[in-house]
Amino acid sequence: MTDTPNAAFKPRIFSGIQPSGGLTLGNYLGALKRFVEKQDEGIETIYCLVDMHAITVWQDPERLRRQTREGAAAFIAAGIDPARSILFNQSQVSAHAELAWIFNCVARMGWMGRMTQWKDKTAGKNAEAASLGLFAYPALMAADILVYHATMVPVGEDQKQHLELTRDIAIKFNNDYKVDFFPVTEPVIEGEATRVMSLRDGTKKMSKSDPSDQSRINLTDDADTIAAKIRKAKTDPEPLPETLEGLRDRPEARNLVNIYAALSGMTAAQVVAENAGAQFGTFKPKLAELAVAKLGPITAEMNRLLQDPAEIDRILGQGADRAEAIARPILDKVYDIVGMIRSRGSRG
Ligand code: AQP
Repeated sequence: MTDTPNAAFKPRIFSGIQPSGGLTLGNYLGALKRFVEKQDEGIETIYCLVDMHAITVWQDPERLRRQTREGAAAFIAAGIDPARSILFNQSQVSAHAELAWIFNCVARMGWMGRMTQWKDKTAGKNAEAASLGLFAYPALMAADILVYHATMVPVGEDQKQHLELTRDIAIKFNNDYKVDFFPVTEPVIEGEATRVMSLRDGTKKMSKSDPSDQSRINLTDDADTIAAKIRKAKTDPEPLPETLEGLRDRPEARNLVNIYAALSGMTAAQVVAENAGAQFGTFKPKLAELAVAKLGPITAEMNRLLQDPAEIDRILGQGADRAEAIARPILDKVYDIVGMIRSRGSRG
């Protein structure tokens, strides 16, 4: 058995975001906005604030709690309807951690050591001092997805390698235990902004943990801050070209064009065609106006939702109950396949 036909599995989407900081325009365009599109296509959608992933690097407990609620508010403000999608925080469903342990025993050290995110996050630092959790991060991510038998995972470009590892774990589990139990999940990487870059360096991805706040647009930034960050974004002195080909070696310019495209619903090619010859002095204010128009209502709604943290906690709790009801029977079956005695019955 080398592969599992996904046709045997119900189409189901899972994806998550770490509450390791305030969410950025990169998280919005690469993930959140597309999560909403998938929900609206009518596929079963499960979305998660992956707080257990967040603690693979140090998190102040109070900040983690606040960022998890802020993340949940961002999902809802962006259009996730907790009645249609399942929305919860990872640590409330212990099946994730339980399956991750089994996957720690399926995955190989060499697979983890080759992960670019592990290499990037330990680059120039003492890797020996990094947490074991950071090293094993992709096994927990595989568990997040496979504990729901999710068939599709919408993510940004940076998560492609981790998704491949999820597939490798599913295939190895199926082969080792001679079962067709886990689907071989498909990454869904689509749209004009699958990799939003830093506003200060067009070769680095926009990230919530970048030490420079000027490198990113936060979903909590007000209109003036967004406009100022776009105005100061690094660019080059050339005007916009007539075709995308002309942006080949201009990563910062290409990034702003991609952001405009994703926010406006145009293709990047249409954006350059419409703005051919424009200087950044003209294009940047236009982009700022668009960003404020699109993000302003989300920020306002987030702020309104955050006035009532108990209601956010209630939504996360209800989501966790619904997630648990799907995950627990799948996990029980895994224990059975692996050969563990479960004489207390399901603890769901
Ligand atoms: N710059 C980006 N462009 C497009 N998509 C992005 N995503 C993140 N940054 C960009 C997508 O957002 C989802 C959630 O990511 P995550 O929070 O799990 O972690 P990450 O990818 O490591 O994002 P950050 O912001 O860089 O977090 P930190 O700084 O804590 O490591 C994923 O689908 C991701 O692809």
